[in-house]
Amino acid sequence: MLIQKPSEILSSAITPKEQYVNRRRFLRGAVGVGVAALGAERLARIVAPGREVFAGTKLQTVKSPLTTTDEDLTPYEYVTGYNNFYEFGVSKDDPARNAGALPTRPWTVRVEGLVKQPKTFDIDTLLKLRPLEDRVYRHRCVEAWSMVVPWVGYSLSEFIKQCEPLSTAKYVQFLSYYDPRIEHWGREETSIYWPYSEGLRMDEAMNPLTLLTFGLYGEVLPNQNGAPVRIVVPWKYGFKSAKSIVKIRFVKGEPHTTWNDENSTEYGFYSNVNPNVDHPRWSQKTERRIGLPFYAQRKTTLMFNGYGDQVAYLYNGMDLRKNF
Ligand SMILES: Nc1nc2c(c(=O)[nH]1)N[C@H]1C(S)=C(S)[C@@H](COP(=O)(O)O)O[C@H]1N2
Ligand SMILES: [Mo]
Repeated sequence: MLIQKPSEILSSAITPKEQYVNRRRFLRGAVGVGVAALGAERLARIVAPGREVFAGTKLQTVKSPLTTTDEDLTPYEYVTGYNNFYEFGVSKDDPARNAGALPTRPWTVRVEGLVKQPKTFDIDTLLKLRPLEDRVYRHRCVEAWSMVVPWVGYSLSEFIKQCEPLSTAKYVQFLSYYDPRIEHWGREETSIYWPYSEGLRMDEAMNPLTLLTFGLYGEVLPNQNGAPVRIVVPWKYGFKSAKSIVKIRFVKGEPHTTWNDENSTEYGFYSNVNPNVDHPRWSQKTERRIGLPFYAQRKTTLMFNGYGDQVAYLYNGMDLRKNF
C-alpha cells in the first residue's frame, strides 16, 4: 500500500478492466486444474463434513441486525482478487496468486497476557462458538479505495468473553501467522518487522461491530482474505483488520502495530476513517469504489466510514483532527 507513490496508485486505477477480468478467469481455470489433480483421498477429506473446511466451502449463516443494507456488494472476483496481504507480496494480485501456500488446517489461536488463564482455541471450536452471521460492511483502505463486503462471523466481544480477560487488560493485540518459508515476499519487498501486529483498545474490541471473521459471500474465507480467521473493524482503515490470526494478547498499554512501526507520521494507532484528516501524501475526502464502472467509482468518504452512530461515543473528548 504504502510504499506506492500516488502516481503508481493512479496507474493501477486505470488498468483496463478486460485485462483484469481475464486474469481472474485464468486463475480460476488454474484452480480447477489443481482440484482435478488432487488425489481421491485428499478430495474425500475436503468434502467430509465436519472434518476439514477449505476456502469456498459453504458456511451455515444467520441474518444480522448489524448489517449494512443500502449498497451494492463488490463482486466476489474483486473482493478476492484485489487484496492487501503483504506477507504474500505488495501487488494487489499477489495475495490471490501466492496465499494458496498458507496452511489453514490444523489452526489454533493462542490467547495470552492479562487473562485468567492462557488458552488455545482450535479453529473448529471457534467456528462453532456462536452462530455465524452475514454482515455486509463497507471496507475502506487508507489508500483511498473501498469495497462493500458480505463478511461472515460473529462479534469479537463474544469470543473475548470466553477469554476471561482481567480488569487490568486495556488493549488487545492481534498477531498474524508468519512463516518466512512461505511468506517470503513481504520480507523481500518491504522493511516490515514480522509478524503483522495490530491492536484495539478494549472498548473498541468489545463494540459489537468488531467482527471475528471466518468467511465472505457465505463461504469459508479464501486464503488471500485472511483465512481461516481474521478481524474486521469497519469504521477503521483496513490495515487495522489483521488477517490469519494465530495469537491474541490482552495487554495493559497500547501494543505496537505494523504500519505505525513502519511510518508513525502516516499511520496512527486509532486510524478511524476520517475524511477531514488527509494522509500526508493524498486526500481522504473521497474513495474509489472497486468493481464499479470507472465513471461511477468516486464516492464521498464518510466519517467513521458511516458507522458513527455505533462508534462515535468511543472517541468522546478526543481530538478528531488528529488520527493518532
Ligand atoms: N496479516 C496482514 N493483515 C492485513 C494486511 C497485511 O498485509 N497482512 N493488510 C491490511 C490492509 S492494508 C487491508 S486494506 C486489509 C485488506 O483486506 P482484504 O484483502 O480482505 O480486502 O487487510 C489488512 N490486514
Ligand atoms: Mo489497507
